[in-house]
Amino acid sequence: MRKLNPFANIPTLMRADAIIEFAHRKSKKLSRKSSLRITRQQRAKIREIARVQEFVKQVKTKLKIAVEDFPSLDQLHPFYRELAEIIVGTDKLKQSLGSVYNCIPPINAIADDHIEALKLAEDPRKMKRLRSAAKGRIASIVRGTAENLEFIIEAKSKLARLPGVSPLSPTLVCAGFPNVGKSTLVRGVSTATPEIAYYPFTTKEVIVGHLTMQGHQIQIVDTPGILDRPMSDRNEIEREAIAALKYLAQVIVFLLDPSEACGWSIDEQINLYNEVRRMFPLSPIIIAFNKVDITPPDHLEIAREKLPGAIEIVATEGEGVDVLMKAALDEIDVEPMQQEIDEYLESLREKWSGSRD
Ligand SMILES: Nc1nc2c(ncn2[C@@H]2O[C@H](COP(=O)(O)OP(=O)(O)OP(=O)(O)O)[C@@H](O)[C@H]2O)c(=O)[nH]1
Ligand SMILES: [Mg+2]
Repeated sequence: MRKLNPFANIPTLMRADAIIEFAHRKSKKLSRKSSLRITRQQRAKIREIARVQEFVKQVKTKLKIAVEDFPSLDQLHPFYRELAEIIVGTDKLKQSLGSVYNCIPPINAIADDHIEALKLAEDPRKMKRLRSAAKGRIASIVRGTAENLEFIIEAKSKLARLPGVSPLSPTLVCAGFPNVGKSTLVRGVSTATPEIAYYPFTTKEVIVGHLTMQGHQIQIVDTPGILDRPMSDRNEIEREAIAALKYLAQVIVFLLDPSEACGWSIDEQINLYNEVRRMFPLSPIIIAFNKVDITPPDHLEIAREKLPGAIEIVATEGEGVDVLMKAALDEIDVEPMQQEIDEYLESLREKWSGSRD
C-alpha cells in the first residue's frame, strides 16, 4: 500500500560501491548458451559483449531508481516540499539527483564505443581487455557521483521518517510555547501517542493523530514548541512546526500556560500568539489556557484580561477539552458530521469523568 508520506515509498537505494559490486556480479554470472557451430573466437565475442551490456544495464537501472523513484520535488504537497527544504535543502537535493542522472549519457557512450570495438576485435585477449576497460570506466563514473548518491540516500532516510499526512483531510494543528501541554491535549483527543514530559522541547517533530467521523478522518497535529523570536533565528524543529501551521492547519489550536509552569511568561506567550495571528491571518485560531488547575487566581485573572475569550482547560484531566474540541470542530465545515461530533464530544466527557470520580 502506498504510504501518505511520499518519501516513505522510495525503494532501497544503493551506494556507489554497492552498485558496482552488484553489476559486476551479475555480469560475471552471465552465461550465454551459444551454438556449438560457432568458433571459439565468435563465442568469446558474444560473451564479452553480453557482459558489458549486462553491467551497463544493472548500473543504469540502479542509478535510475535513485532518481526516478524519488518524488518530484516540484509536484509534492507544499508541506513535504517545505520539510524537504528545512531538513535536507531542496537545491542540494535537486543538484544531486541531476548529477546522478547526468551520468547516464556518458555511460551509454562508453558502452557503445567499447561494444563497437568488441565487434571489430579478433583476439579474445583483446576482447577481455575491452570488456574490462568498459567496466572500469563506467565504474569510475559511478564512483565519481558517490557523494551525490550518498546525499540522496541520507535525504531519503531522514524524509521517510516524516509523518503521513493526508492533504484532503480536515486538519487541526495544536501549537504554542514548549511545555504548555500540547502533546497532553493531542494525546487526550486523538489516536496520537506523543511523548509527554515535564521539561520543554519534548516533542521534536510533527506528530499526526486522527479521529474518525462517519468514516471521514480528521487529523490532529501535535507540533514542537515554538519560541517568540524572529523567523530567521528559528531552528529546524521550530520551522517544522511553522510549516505544519502554514500548510496543514484548517484550524489552529493555540495553547497557552497562564500558570507559567512551562517556563515562559504569559506575556511572551501572548507575543507568540500575536505573531502566529499575524502570520496566518486567514486561519481560525482557537485560544486555550491550559493548566488552570495550577494557575493562581490572580495570574488567571491577568491572563483573561490580556487575552479575553480563551477557553480554559486542564488537559491532564480533560476539563474543558470538550468545549475546546467543539469550538475547533465547528470551524471545520463538518455539517454532515454534527451527530458524530456530538457523540465524540460525549465520549470525551465520559472518558475523563470516570477518571475524575
Ligand atoms: N497541572 C497540569 N499539568 C499539565 C497540564 N497539561 C500538561 N501538563 C504537564 O505539563 C508538562 C508538559 O506537557 P506536554 O504535553 O509534554 O507539553 P508540550 O507542550 O507538548 O511540550 P513540548 O513538546 O516540549 O513543546 C507535562 O509534565 C504535563 O503532565 C494541565 O492541564 N495541568
Ligand atoms: Mg509535546
